[in-house]
Amino acid sequence: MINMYNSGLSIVRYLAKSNIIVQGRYASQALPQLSSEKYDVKRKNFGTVQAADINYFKSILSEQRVVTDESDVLPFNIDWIKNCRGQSKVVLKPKTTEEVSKILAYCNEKRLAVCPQGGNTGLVGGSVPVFDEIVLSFMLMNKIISLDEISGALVCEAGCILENVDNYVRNHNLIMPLDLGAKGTCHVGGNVSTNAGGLRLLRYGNLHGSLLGIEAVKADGTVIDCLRSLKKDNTGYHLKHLFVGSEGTLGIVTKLAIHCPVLPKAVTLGFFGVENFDNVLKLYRSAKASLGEILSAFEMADREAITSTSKNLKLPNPLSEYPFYVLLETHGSDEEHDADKLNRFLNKEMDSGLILDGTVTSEPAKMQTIWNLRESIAGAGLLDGYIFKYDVSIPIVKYYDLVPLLRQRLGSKATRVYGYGHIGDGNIHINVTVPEYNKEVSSLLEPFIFEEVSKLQGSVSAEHGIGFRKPQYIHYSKDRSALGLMRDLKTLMDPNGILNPYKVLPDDV
Ligand code: FAD
Ligand code: 2HG
Ligand code: ZN
Repeated sequence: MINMYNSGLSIVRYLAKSNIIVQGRYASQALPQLSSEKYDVKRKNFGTVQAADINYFKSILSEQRVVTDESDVLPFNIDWIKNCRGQSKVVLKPKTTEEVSKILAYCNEKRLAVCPQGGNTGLVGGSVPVFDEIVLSFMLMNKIISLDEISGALVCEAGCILENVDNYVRNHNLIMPLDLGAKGTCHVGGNVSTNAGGLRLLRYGNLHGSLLGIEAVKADGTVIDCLRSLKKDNTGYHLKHLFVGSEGTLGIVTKLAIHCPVLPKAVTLGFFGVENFDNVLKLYRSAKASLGEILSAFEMADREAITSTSKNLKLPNPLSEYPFYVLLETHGSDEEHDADKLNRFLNKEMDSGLILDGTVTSEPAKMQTIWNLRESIAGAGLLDGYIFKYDVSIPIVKYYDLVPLLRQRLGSKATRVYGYGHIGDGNIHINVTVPEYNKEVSSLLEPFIFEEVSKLQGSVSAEHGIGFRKPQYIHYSKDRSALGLMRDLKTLMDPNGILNPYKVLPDDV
């Protein structure tokens, strides 16, 4: 059946490595500069952790779950892209909501600042401390609590790793409603706290829609119980949404209930070479019209993104070089019906010339190879030395405009500038690599890129959040009135500002 698709198309033959390997390779490199020095930040007036505080934490958590050894604490101080480094002296590993509540009540009383950390895969420096904030790690809060196989409602703790939860629900013919390259490391609590988007938002929607309920702890230790599993619940304010995307600044997510869609019976993946960006847009339009409800992902990457990933990580590219690549996936319930639709779409667009070459497969290992190439783009640029990452939303017709503009602006000062991302969601990732961090390139990029995004009516953060790196640019996408309300909410929920300080909110609102 699938061979039908393959006429005139090449087939993927190789298996690839996991992109998570990339992180390990950097462990031996020089430490990143301290965030406070690199970005010239002044410590706020918080307490400093004393021996008596450590003793208190040990009394509620036990000795092993209070980490103070410098080398053990170090990985919790450094972010995934080795851009930010904090100076925390202690990591706490609670196992229960009650423990989180006690820790926060104590820290609030003593004005000790706290940095919540999930899988530490965040890309805006939100997950690591800036100064000596206490790291609150959720790695031991990793229990699945219940699954309703009929409604698809899963209840679990915040520290569950996304891929583990996905594997669990797959055994019950369900899938998680989100998927991203960091799935093997990121936590579902981190996903909710960043409102992560990912590879299938196009099909399964924003996390706000899939999140059924939440349990969270306020800065003063109060446990807010909104952990319902109902699809519909309009009783009062939608409080659970306050914690979605607030990046640990309003409260700590401890448990969540999420709606899991049905495991698709038929999955097919196509990877295509395309002549120019206009044709990528035409292909997207055609895919939506032809494939309708079965379209589950439509991703794009430019030549530089794919060729540098393939080269840096020695991953096979199943196609030869093209100016643009498109990855298209379908999730459906009827193999024949889906194959029929896909064949008609492919025949049409190969004839029209929108697809120059491609490979289409339903074999799991081959699909994995293609996804791995796409998901590895995020880490591959680290091998060039240092990487500047921008994650922006732009109205789709102008989606790619910034990439040639930045190439022209940076010239030979950058090793590479490339664009890729979730084109179906209008979300482009622009990566700029250089041999090592340098202020000249940084100041050519920022605030220029955010000014351009603003002119294009875009958003300076599409899915990664604001974190530590973007508070000073949030005004390009958020009106002062909205920023004022954000400040009011912060003051109400965390009056002493102990939750993830230096993140999300700029000081001047
Ligand atoms: P962390 O990085 O640990 O934390 C992120 C933020 O959430 C921090 O501000 C932290 O303080 C806060 N936080 C974490 N846990 C909690 C909690 N329980 N309560 C309160 N606050 C908390 N993102 C996307 O949106 N789409 C993608 O496609 C995508 N792909 C990625 C691919 C790779 C290879 C990598 C490295 C990252 C990718 N990301 C993507 C970014 C990142 O994985 C997401 O932001 C993810 O949701 C972060 O989860 P985490 O558990 O690692 O959180
Ligand atoms: C992706 O879509 C991630 O691969 C990471 O959101 C993007 O690292 C990036 O720039
Ligand atoms: Zn992304």
